[in-house]
Amino acid sequence: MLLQHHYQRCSKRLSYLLRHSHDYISLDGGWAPVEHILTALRKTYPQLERADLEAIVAQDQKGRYSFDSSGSRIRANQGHSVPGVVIEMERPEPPELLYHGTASRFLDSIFQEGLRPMSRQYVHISSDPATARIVGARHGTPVVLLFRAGDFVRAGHPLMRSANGVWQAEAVPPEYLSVMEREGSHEALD
Ligand code: HQG
Repeated sequence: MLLQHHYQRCSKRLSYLLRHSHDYISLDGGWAPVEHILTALRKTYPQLERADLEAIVAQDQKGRYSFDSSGSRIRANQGHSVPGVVIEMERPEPPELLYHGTASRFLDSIFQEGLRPMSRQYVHISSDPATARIVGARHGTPVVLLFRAGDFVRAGHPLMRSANGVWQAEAVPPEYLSVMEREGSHEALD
């Protein structure tokens, strides 16, 4: 077994393997054989057991990973960059407003060309401002953008939700976006 304090680093490696590595994941559903993943992780963590992997999946705060029903395959629920991976997602009716966290240095570009998925398959959209703020802070001074999700969907744009509750769009044109909050100041909603 691994010590608990190794879990976070091991989870980062796991998410890299399951989202960004061509070597393990199948295009159909993004599944990777658990045995292959254990072998890959043991290069860094020789004492890793299947129970560790189960604990990492169960303890993950964002529900990043799932096992299939047989327990023989594992996948990341979202965040992939490998082209062609198809993860089935729900298309529930969204709330009127959702949120995208970004960094202030990206704003000019975002309001020119809209949100693009950049290195991932989809733009990631949060269901609450607090989460968006944390996502944005990963890139610099955080800015929370308000996204008019209801209008977006009524205009015919697809909007999906991953198994772990992250909303995903192929792109978001700038007319659906406004700055809600930046650098600690709360601006008018439009
Ligand atoms: C920005 C984490 C310039 C976009 C989080 C973002 C999330 C543009 C960055 C998940 C742009 C891409 C994803 C444009 C978008 N011009 N910049 N036209 N369009 N951007 O990391 O959303 O911990 O690929 O605003 O919780 O930050 O990995 O996406 O700032 O859910 O599970 O380009 O990653 O989840 O950055 O984060 P990312 P993200 P995990």
